[in-house]
Amino acid sequence: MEFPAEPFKIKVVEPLHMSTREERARLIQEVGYNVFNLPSESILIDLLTDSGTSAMSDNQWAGISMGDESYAGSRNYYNFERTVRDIFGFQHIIPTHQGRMAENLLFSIVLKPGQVIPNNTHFDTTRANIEHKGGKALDLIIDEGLDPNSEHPFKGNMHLERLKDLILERGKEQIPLVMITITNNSAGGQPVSMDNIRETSQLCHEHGIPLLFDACRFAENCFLIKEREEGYSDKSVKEIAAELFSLGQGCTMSAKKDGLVNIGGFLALDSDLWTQQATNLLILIEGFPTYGGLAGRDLEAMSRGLQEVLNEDYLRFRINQIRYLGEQLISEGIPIVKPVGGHAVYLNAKEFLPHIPQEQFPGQALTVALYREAGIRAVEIGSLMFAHEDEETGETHYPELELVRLAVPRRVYTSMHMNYVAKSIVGVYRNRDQIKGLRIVEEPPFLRHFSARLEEVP
Ligand code: P71
Repeated sequence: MEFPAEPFKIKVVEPLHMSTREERARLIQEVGYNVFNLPSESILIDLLTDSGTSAMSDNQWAGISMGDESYAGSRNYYNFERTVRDIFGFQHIIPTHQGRMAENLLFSIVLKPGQVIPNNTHFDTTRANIEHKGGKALDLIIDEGLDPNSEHPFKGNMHLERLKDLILERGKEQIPLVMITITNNSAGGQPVSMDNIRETSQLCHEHGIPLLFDACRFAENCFLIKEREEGYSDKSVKEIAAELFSLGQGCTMSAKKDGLVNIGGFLALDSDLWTQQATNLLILIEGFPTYGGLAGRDLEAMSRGLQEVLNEDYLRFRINQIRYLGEQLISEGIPIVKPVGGHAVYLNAKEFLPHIPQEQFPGQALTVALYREAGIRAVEIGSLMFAHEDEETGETHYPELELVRLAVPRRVYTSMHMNYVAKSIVGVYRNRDQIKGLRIVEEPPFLRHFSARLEEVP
């Protein structure tokens, strides 16, 4: 196992806060066993998300001081637009404050109630935006993607036969667009192959349906294509990205991931009509088209971050750091989703806690234990996030995967921190039979995992 050395030096440091097990046990109970309700200063290693948590470079911080805060026509917008066109190749670029606003704009203009949006796997905000507008979000991932132990190199792939059947059944009138999420976050941060994207693109093209990407981890996906797919080892990640995006007609982007910024996103489209409609709505709910809910300086940081993320020394370190954490866990017999994906290691909570039934949220129970025992904040991607009632039968439908994601922020933690995380999880695993299930006491109508309160089942 290779020890991944950071390809950067540290210039500014932020202290971590120590706490005792007793303090954490009290706090987690007080906040209703929901780690979203914890103050960040009560956390030692924060692996809740890789979103908006990146450390920016000196070059990005320099860009921040070059902010042109003109209401219209900021120079930072033009830099940003040039960068996005150069990498993504789409005609029109609409800046937004983050990814879900790009989703909101897109689905507000294309989606009519009753229509369906297929995806390899929708992330929670995408699913919620579609359902909020009366649409149906369908996950059409390949079977291997739902098997945590399958070593398929592209477990994020779209199930082409199921997509074809859906298109034949519903037709383009009922499917305003098809999405592919790169990498497939909800199913283990797994990449999608170029081959699969090309076939999906051809199928969509034959039926006159646009293909759009949820592109927030595009650079990690492209690096994994370079590593794993035949014919790409000699291509640059930038060339791979250009080929990939040429197969679609637009994307939503949360730049809080591979944009290496703390806030920012965009919607990119080839269609003039959709752009005009999205821009009209943007002005109503987000901001003028040359800033879209951001400051000029944020656009500059995003432009620079999107260029930096294509640096292959950085990407090699990034992917290897996560693999390094995953391989330490595998060597200790801890059940994780294999192979290790792009931005996170995913613990398989069903196998980790076989004594807790799915209706008692094993993923959330494990998340709580990691915080209480080691001060590590992870996030549940399982029943708390995705279980829902069937509209017709009223029965609760549980997701196939019950995962706990250890998302690694970009350029923030060292490989020594990964050693600490691995060692702590081994400790929790040894005492796993002590961990109790949970039940919900309070929940909001949608995206309940952000604010639900729970209690331990005695
Ligand atoms: C992640 C997030 C952010 C998040 C969301 C929910 C709970 C905890 C953390 C956001 C995504 C994403 C994909 C594939 C769109 C968004 C929304 N992910 N698509 O993974 O992963 O972007 O947050 O900028 O609005 O932790 P946004």
